[in-house]
Order: sequence, then structure tokens, then C-alpha cells
Amino acid sequence: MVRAMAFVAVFLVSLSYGQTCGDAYDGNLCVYPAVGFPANIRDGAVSDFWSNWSGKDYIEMIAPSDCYPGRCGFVGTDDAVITIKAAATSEGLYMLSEVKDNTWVDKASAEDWGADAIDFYFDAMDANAIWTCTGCLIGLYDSKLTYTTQQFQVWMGASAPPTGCRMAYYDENLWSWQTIGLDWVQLSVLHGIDIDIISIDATRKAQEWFFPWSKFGKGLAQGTMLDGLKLAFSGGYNDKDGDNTDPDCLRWLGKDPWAGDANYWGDFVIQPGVGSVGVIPTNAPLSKASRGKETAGLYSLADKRITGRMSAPGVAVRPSRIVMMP
Ligand SMILES: [Ca+2]
Ligand SMILES: [Ca+2]
Ligand SMILES: [Ca+2]
Repeated sequence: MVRAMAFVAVFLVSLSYGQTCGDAYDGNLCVYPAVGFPANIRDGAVSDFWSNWSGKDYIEMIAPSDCYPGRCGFVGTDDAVITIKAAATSEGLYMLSEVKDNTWVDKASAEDWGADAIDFYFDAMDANAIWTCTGCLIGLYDSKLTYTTQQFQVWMGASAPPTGCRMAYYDENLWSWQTIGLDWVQLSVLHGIDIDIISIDATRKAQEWFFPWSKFGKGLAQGTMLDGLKLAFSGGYNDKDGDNTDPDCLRWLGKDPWAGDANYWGDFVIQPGVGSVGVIPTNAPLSKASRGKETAGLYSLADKRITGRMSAPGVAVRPSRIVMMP
């Protein structure tokens, strides 16, 4: 009898767990406690941590099921496929995105966001809070972009590995949505974000990301309990194969938060054992006071460093072009 009850209890726990974490096609991506990552993930290799993923949650996007409406010129199921896994420590979020693409192309310009690029959105709010909020939206078209939304477009590269990415966010000083280009050093020094782009074979590449909580959604406060927390996430993959001038696009939830006709935000669901937001990465060359301001959500110092002439010690920062996201 006791054994039978225990079995039922385990079954029910598994069921509830599965409802959140077992579905590669729902609107939640469960984030598991991470152990064993190298101090610097930019080592050209997929970290061992990801290898045993049996029974764990992930996202998979395949054409035509996960096409952005009207951007679905994919031919067959191997034209583009992306899978995404997530893990975390008290310091930050780790993501592994594996992309299968039949043809890799280089970007034609610094704004060529469609040329084989991951296109991700992050927010410090959760999906439902964004959908139901009053006063959180920046009011750009009918979008569901908020004051704490960050968008990243990170190329896969073809003839050579990419040297940087595009980042977009609402700038409180300029009162507008800004898109900037960042090279890997700027991304790491100013935002603590590290991205490793790994070539697996002719048709498969991976991106491994580290994104510190102190910068996620413009910064989660130190001490924020992460276990059980939901944080909004969305996005997909933009594919050109040399035969299309407009990219074909996969999107996790059909579209992305640039559209507001439905809620295209999903959630990271942080699993028990990650803990509270802890240490700010020590590689950030900001004063203690500045770090505190940034953690509180004031982004201005970092932005001035990018768009102005300021440079971090030993780092040549050139003025970045500021362009509006299409
Ligand atoms: Ca790595
Ligand atoms: Ca393709
Ligand atoms: Ca491609």
C-alpha cells in the first residue's frame, strides 16, 4: 500500500513536471541548475554539461510548423532547424543553440540581420506580466517590446566566424529603441555576455551563450530568488541560403514581440537549485557605484561607452553605428 502510494506520488510529480518541462513545443523553456562550465565558455567547444539531456526540456523549431507567417520559403525539413537548451547558476544564464542549415551565408552588411542569425529576445518581466501590463510597453508600433526588453541578433558565419553581434534595447536617455553593433570584447566587457560560436560539421553549428543576471533584462537585482522565477524569452532563427533576399524565419511561438496581435513571449522557467542572483562578473571594468546603478536598471553608462568615444582600459572601442531595427 505504501509502495503503491509512493508510486502514485512519483507519477503525479512526474506528470506536473512534464506539463512544464517535458514539451519541446510549448511556451516554457525550463532552466536547470548548471555545473561544470568553464570560466570562459569561448573555447570553441560545446561544454560537456549539455551532453546528457535525456528527459530535460528544450525548444525545437522546424519548418514549416514554426515559420514566421510569410517568411516561409524553406524547402524540406533540413533547410533550417534550431534547438535550444538552457541552464543557470546564481551568476547567469547559459544557453546552447544548435542550428542545422543546408547553406551558410555571410552577412552582406552590419545590418544584415537575416543572414543566418539567431534572433533572441529577453525581458526581466514574465510573458503574462508583459501581456497584461499597463505602462510597461515602449509604444513602438503595436509591439510588445518593453523598457526592459533586449534583442540580440547573432550571426552563425560562413567563410569566417562572426566577430560580433547586434543588440537592441530602449534607451532611456534617447527615448527610443536603439540597435547597436558590438564586437565580442565590447559585449563581454560592457555587458558580461560571452558567446562561443562552434562549427560542428558542414551543416551544423552551435552557439553557446553566457548572459549574467546582472545584465539580463537590463539587470536583475542582486539577491533576487531565481528558483521558480519566470523570465520572458522569445525568438528564433533567420535563414538566407543565397537564393533569397528576404530571410526565411523560424519563430518559437509563431512570431516575435515586434508583433502584438497575440502574445509571442514565452518564459524561461527556472528550476529549483539555481539560488539567488549572486556575484556581478568581475571582468566588468565599472566602478562599484556604477555597477550598483546598472544593477538597478540604469543602462546609460555602458551605452555611452559604446556610442561615444570612451574606452575600457586596454580595449579599443570604436564608435558604433546606431541604426533602427527594421
Ligand atoms: Ca564553449
Ligand atoms: Ca537554409
Ligand atoms: Ca542559411
